[in-house]
Amino acid sequence: MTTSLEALAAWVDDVAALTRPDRIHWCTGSDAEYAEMVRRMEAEGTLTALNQDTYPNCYLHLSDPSDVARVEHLTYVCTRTEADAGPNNHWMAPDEAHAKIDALFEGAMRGRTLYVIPYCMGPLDSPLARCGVEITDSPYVVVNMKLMTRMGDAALERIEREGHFVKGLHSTGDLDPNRRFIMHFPEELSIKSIGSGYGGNALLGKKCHALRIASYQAREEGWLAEHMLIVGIESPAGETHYIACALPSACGKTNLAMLIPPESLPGWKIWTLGDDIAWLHPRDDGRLHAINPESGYFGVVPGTNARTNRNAFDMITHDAIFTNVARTATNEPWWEDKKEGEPAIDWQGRPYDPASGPAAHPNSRFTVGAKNNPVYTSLSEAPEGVPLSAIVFGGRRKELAPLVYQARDWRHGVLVGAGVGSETTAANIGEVGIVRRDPMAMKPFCGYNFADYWAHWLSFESRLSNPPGIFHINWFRQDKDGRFIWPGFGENLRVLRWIIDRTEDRIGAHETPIGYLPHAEDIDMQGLDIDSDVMRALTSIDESQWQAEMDAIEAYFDTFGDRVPAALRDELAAVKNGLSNVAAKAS
Ligand code: SAT
Ligand code: MN
Repeated sequence: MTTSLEALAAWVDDVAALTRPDRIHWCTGSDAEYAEMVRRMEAEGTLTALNQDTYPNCYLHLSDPSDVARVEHLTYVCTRTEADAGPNNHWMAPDEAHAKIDALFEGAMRGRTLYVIPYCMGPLDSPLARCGVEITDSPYVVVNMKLMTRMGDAALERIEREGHFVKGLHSTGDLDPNRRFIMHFPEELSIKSIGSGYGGNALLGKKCHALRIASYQAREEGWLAEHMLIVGIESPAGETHYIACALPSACGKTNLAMLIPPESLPGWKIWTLGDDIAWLHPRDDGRLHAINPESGYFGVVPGTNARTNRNAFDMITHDAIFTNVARTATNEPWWEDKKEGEPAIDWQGRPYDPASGPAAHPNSRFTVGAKNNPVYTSLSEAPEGVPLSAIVFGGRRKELAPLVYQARDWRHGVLVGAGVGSETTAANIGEVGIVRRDPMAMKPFCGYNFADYWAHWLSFESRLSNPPGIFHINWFRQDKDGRFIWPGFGENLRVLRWIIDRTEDRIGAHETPIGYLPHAEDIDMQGLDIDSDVMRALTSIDESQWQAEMDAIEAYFDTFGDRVPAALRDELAAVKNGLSNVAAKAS
């Protein structure tokens, strides 16, 4: 036994009896252990060293070509009743799910090592952090968990002190998509995942624990687990505001979290606290505080270059793991839009041929520790987190949604979040580019019925004397020819400034039925050459399109039946009413 916690020792024994590994290794989390794991994977051929002169300590992993993204259709939430999982989740009865997946785990680790990874999501000494243990047979998972979480001895110590932890069991199985399942048992605080080695399916601390299980746990304990980046924005006068922003996967959360102010806005500084997940807790000061449960980034690689995100571009030149990118003839990682070098070998390890598609997989990823980020802040370790000035929802919408707007109040803000729609991306296996409802960017990640989740969100109104403002952004508007009309990236700081000015009551706004829109002149445009017509399109709404949108949101709410909170229905009715009044006046 390698732990004083009986429940943990017994669980590891049970899993070993079921999966039959050759060896058991308790991860300490040391750097030496990481180095040894890397060496072993190199020997096995599952990790390849990249050019160590230009990319020191960088490695490449190529996954099975059928295992490159999350698999929402194979992801289940297994609550006792189907209604508790809600129409937003695939559901299976817990007994049936355990039986089905345990059969696949039988003997699955024969010939392999079983790794026990104790980890802590959030700063080790934070009362807001929560712990888990992942059992896996994948060395790739171990090295990624080392970069992404606080794992090993220190986490184990906390777990032994607290006596409880989220249980996550993972095996890559045989990678057959027909024997692949990602199952969550929120009532048991446990996860079982088999048949995939990909990030969100296999690094169980991330989406499985820190979102699906944690969202359930958060509802019971009175907090929120959200798919949000956390960023600090420091003005030239030295005033810093913290903002949490929810965007669907592969919509630029990492870029926004590491934003580089344009030269035309001197003196502004950005600090990254997190790029994917935020845990939000109401604190004694009446404000909502945020911590990032993770300690590293698992970001989309393609599109990263010195112009789009210099910080990320630099951050992944050392001590990083790349998954499914291409390589140059000199063994440097290569991806679409890198704007440097040429691909020689593609993400499947074949000589590059443009006829066989992109050189790097569109969902290829980098894994790095957060401290690699040039704008890392030690506040990421603050046990109390940071107080939020604003919560920002957003999606990828070619049309309809303006650049930015503000909800009237918390309750209306919950409607804005619940109504988010976004075009799908390559982060999930499935069709790309179709609009789907993605409330709070949590569609793939909420571990219980969305209707109950919205009610939980609404409950914070009375628990925060000083709530953050709620906003909605859209960086992805296109013209008729499919070109993006807003430059995005660093220029997004102009929008963040508007958001901060609004939360500080420093500027007015234009009231519309969907919320407050900017007066075009209140967005600082110095140094940016954008047509006034384009600015007008970005800061106005088309009422008839919005009427159709609200109808679509209403139809979506209807799929949740009477569980939808009355307050949310009232908010929706108020917006619809406002829109029809405007339409009546215009005709
Ligand atoms: O699911 S992952 O965390 O691997 C990536 C994503 O979809 O955000
Ligand atoms: Mn994500």
